[in-house]
Amino acid sequence: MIVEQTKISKTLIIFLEVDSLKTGHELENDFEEFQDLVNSAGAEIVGRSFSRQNKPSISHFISKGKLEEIKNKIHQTKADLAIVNHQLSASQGRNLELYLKIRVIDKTELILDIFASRATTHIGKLQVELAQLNHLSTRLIRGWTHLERQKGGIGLRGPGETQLETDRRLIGRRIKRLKSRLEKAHKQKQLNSYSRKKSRNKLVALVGYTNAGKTTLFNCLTNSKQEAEDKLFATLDSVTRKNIDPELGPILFSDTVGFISQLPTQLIESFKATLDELKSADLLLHVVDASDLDKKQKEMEVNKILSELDLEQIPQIRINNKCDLVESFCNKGFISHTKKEVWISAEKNDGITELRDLINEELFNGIYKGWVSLEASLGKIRSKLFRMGCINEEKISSSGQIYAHIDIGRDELDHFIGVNGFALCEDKDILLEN
Ligand SMILES: Nc1nc2c(ncn2[C@@H]2O[C@H](COP(=O)(O)OP(=O)(O)OP(=O)(O)O)[C@@H](O)[C@H]2O)c(=O)[nH]1
Ligand SMILES: [Mg+2]
Repeated sequence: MIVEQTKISKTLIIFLEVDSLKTGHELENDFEEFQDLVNSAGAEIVGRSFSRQNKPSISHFISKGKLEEIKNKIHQTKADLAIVNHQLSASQGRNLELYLKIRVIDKTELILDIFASRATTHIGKLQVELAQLNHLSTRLIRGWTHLERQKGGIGLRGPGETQLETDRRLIGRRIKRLKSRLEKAHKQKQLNSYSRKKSRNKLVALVGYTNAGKTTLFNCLTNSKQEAEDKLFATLDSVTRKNIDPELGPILFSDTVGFISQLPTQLIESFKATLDELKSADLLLHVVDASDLDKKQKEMEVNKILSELDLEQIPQIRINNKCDLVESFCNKGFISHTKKEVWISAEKNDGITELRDLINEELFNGIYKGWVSLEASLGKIRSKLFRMGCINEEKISSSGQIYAHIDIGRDELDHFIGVNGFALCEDKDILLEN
């Protein structure tokens, strides 16, 4: 891992554009994001190489002419690591290392490295290690590792087992062990109280591009203090908390890992179980950084990953966050009901009430706030309402009739309306009775 090394890698960034359709500012944004990723990994950037190429070269990915220039730059800057902004095949990576004579890593390895340095929980660590090993197993090609032949044992004919095969076998075994430990850990997690309570609570998951402000909004909605930072992949492990606002119905909010373009497939694979939790979500809050020039592109990337994860069926509210940074936009809290969209600033706490209304509308068909009457025989329903945290105030008439002032989702209320002895009532009815 780069960040855990005592010596900070002197890094040369190799940014190569092979998709010639991109415009100037799109390229600039891509470059900025790539640079942020490198910084997030804790590397010291000593040089940058920026170029366009029609298509990648099969052997080295980068064209020969450009490679010569890069070699000179490495010499001048004394870089000991080169990071390329694409996914390289195993042989391209190896050929580049042989040619440039320094370590070369690609975008996948860079992201895996950042994930490895960020993972804190047991499950998070297992997931990252699994992704790294899966990646490593695709990198074991002849010549990549030491290829000394192991001596064939007595009685063994032929050349014996190569180091390569041993490595492969060891990695295969470790992957198997990791998978079973992960499975166990996930089963354990499913048993946790939140999953059990889920039957009564709605689950709302925050999704979106990395750095869009998901954790900041999550903290707002649940009064938590999760670390929200201006760095890519600040959040790795998903966290679920109950909402604190009595105005909202019973909701669990879940903050998750952010997405990025070309998210390594090994990572999606390894994080599948964590991301699978999203499948049970009743609503997705798709957080978008409204101040980002590239927001359209990023939104499309997120939707692409959501559909890869089979989540496109879940209703979405699009949240345009960081409105405080958009000068032309001063209408915070503005809601578009037709498109299920809201404009907020999570950091400045602007537009959060409107967002809450929209969530209630979407999940519970709105909220009923008012009095209900319950006959004395409906003790079970009364305690259920208490457990749900819906009851704000209670009055009991001389005849034993119970009046409760409740906040409840209209959908949920419908379940009770049919019950004999349960009825909605108005303030004036209660005044008359008492
Ligand atoms: N100006 C402004 N900054 C915000 C707003 N919301 C979040 N930020 C900042 O944006 C940065 C990223 O916020 P996070 O909440 O960590 O973003 P995230 O989507 O959770 O990011 P990852 O966990 O890395 O995927 C932090 O520096 C926040 O302070 C906002 O409404 N306005
Ligand atoms: Mg976060």
